[in-house]
Amino acid sequence: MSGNPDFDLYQPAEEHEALREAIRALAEKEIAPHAADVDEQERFPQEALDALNASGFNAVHVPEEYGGQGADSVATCIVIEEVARVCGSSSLIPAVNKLGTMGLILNGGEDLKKQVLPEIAEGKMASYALSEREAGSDAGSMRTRARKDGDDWILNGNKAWITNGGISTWYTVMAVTDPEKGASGISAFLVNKDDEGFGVSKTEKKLGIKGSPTAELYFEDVRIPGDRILGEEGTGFKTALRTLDHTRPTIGAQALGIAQGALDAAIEYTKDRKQFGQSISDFQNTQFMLADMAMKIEAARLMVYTAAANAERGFAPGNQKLGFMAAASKTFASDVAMQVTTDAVQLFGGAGYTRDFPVERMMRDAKITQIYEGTNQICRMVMARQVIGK
Ligand code: COS
Repeated sequence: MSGNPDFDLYQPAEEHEALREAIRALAEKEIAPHAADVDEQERFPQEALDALNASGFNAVHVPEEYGGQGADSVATCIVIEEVARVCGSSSLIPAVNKLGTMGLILNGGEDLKKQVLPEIAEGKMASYALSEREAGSDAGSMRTRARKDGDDWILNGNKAWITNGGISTWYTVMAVTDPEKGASGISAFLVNKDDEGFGVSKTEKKLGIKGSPTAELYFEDVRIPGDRILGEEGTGFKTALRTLDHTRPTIGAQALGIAQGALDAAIEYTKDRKQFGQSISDFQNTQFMLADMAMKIEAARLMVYTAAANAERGFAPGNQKLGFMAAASKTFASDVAMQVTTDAVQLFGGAGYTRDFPVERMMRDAKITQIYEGTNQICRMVMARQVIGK
């Protein structure tokens, strides 16, 4: 599963198909049985974390030289997709481990990479802290500050909507180092959960992905060593946006997996369910709905893998195609996931509206994919800028 940038997008590589088989088997055996309970109890999917850690699927993107598997971006998407097919919350373990370490991989110093990445490969988790209560879509208006004190940095402020906050060990934190310079006055840092003055002030009560904590973080005079900065001072906002160019496809993959899970459940149910003396899958109305759902999923899959392959090929930062495809794949796949899961609930009828079946959970989980890692409106803005050439 070594990094292979030579993808044939129209035919999955053998190693990708073998990977899908392995992760699907693990997800169905170890993760699916707990998905409903994780949602019902709003608890962290510890069984999923244990199973992913034991099999090395927790952070497959970590390069081999740092103790990881060095899986390519398409392979990483396949892992996320297959976990999401059975449990949206659990799929955020591999997805956010990538999001939380991408800035380090793209822009971090060698010593810091050697310190942090092996820990993530071994099972500790990482999160990404960009958003604040008053700086969501307008991420550049953040208020969290970092000031230099000798060789160290001292961080003060709050971050909001942090996926897996409180569970993760490492946090990529964007903070203002020079308020006069706007986006060029923001820097990126790595903060450890044990750094004094760091903590979780609140976790959200949510519609979906209830097994993945979404936390507000606080930083009270958090002192970190100077070498925990990622790249040069003032490059943090660009690192944050470059990260999203690599990780929006992973949210596309999550959306894709949720949609596939809902379609699979709907096919099984409509074959089994009898009304008017026949399976409801024998009605053309049902068949057309299932065909549309499958068609949209296949289109989304091609876009997600294409965007992931673009990222793998390492187009230059800010490259038109990379940013466009990352935003487009996430937007398209998440809109598909919302449509497909809603249709799946419809095909289940009254049963679909109950927690006796997984499709209502999938519909709730799908919704967030239209919102996080850039709302689909912001993603359309990113796409439009590139289309128009501004
Ligand atoms: N890669 C590298 N650099 C990038 C970039 C990219 N994909 N996109 C923009 N930049 C650079 C710009 O070139 C600009 O640099 P210069 O000042 O040197 O020209 C700088 O970053 C600031 O960019 P811009 O002026 O476009 O910033 P805006 O404040 O207008 O914001 C949006 C841009 C809205 C696109 C950005 O804030 C965004 O993506 N917001 C959503 C954030 C998000 O996804 N949050 C969810 C967090 S994860 S749950």
